[in-house]
Amino acid sequence: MVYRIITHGNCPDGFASAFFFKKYWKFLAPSLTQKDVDTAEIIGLQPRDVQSDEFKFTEKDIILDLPKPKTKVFFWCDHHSSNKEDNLPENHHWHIAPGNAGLLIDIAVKNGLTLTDELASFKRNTDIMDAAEYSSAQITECFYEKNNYEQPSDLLKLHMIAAMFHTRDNILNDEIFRTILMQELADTPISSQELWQLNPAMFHKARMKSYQEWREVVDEYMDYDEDAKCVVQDDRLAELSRGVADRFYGIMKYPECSYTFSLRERKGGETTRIGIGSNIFHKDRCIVDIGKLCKVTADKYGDGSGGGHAYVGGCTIDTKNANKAKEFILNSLH
Ligand SMILES: [Mn+2]
Repeated sequence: MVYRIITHGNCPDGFASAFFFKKYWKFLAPSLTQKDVDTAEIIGLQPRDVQSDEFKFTEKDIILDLPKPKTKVFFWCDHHSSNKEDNLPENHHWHIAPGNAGLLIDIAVKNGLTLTDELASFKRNTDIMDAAEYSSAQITECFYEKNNYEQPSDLLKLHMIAAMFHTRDNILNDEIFRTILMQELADTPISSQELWQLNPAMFHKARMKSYQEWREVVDEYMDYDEDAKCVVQDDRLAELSRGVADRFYGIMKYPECSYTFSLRERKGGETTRIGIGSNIFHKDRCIVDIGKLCKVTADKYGDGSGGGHAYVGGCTIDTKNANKAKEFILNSLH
């Protein structure tokens, strides 16, 4: 049985967490050996895979940016408010933080790691991405096509890397996610030569076009609920499926909003995915704990898979309950 690094799959923070753990494990779990880490399998999971008990964990699993499995694991670190755990054993960490990679960096620094400028920038920018602490200029920089990509900021560089595992082909995404974590790792992804040889900018440019296509399709049915002060994007109303979802489009289009809501039926039809966000430029308008609302909605209308942060969250519900769940959420926000 080998160690396994199990992280939030296809998520920039899950990627950053796994990268940081692989590179700086000595400051996080010193009882491991270099061989343990080099031979560790990398697995990307979604929170619902943990919550639904479908995945079998072992005592050699290192779990990052995901809920704590019910069975014993070797290491766990998470920062989501809805995944709070008390009385944690050795090698288990939970703390509210903007990003899980940032939390791991804080723990490692406490254990003697020197915080270089590069690591500090990596932490600052992964925090911005995971906690959606963008300014509107940063949204424009990272979510809209630019004329030139010479000398990108570290924030844009991290978006370029994330674009590599956000194609519309999930199998390709998983393969890229694992591949770039199995490469030779430099101090951070920002300086990892092998990674940049794969041309992340190319993926990013394509993603910007995909966002634009998606925005044009979604314009047809994206709506604003005045009472709930919520942008409503019910993808069941979509006539076409094009491009890649830009989760910040709602707030750019309706700056007066407090919240954003999206609903998407999964292929196969039995479950439906709901996402709720807040207006990140006006977090003062957000008075509902969205992670908790997602958890409550999941318990009420699904199998309990849901949660997130105070300002953003998601849940999976049974498709037959989709209308009721939508009404429940908009009423709660109202
Ligand atoms: Mn995270």
